[in-house]
Amino acid sequence: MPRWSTSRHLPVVTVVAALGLFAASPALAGVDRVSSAGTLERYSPAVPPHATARVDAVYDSHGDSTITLWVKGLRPSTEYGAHAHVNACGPTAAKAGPDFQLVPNPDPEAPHDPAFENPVNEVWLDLKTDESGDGVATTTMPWQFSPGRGARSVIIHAERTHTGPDGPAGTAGARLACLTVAF
Ligand SMILES: [Cu+2]
Repeated sequence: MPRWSTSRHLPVVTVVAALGLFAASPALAGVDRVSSAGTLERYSPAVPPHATARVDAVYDSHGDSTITLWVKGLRPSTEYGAHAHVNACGPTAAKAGPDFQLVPNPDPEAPHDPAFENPVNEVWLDLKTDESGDGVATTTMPWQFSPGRGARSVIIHAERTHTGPDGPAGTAGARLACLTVAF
């Protein structure tokens, strides 16, 4: 069940929506948390079988979100990009849809605009694994997901996320693996 659908949170959603202040989460009522863990959905032989991931999202009373990704059993000493994507994992990598953006880029002609494809407007969890293939990344954003417009997965990509000069902003190469997370 989505965490904002609990009766405890509904009045907060209603009040915030009525005030029209900002896209706030019911987590403003207090610290709230979402966790997901399991075997990664694999889309590439570059991901070892049985590789796993865990994602914790903590929504605090200041309106911040702290998201942590742990991976186990990926390739050793390897850099990966990782982002929150809008859809849950599916049988193909494309099913996860695009990267989640707090403020969606309105210009389809400029899909890699660093003004929108950056680690404040998106959720970036790039990491480098250790010699055992394990790794962790954490990020804090000054915002929270709003009801009906969240992210539903974390995709692990083949490259570190590019920021512009080195490659199109927000891209990180092939989609290798996915974990569904009900952010
Ligand atoms: Cu991505």
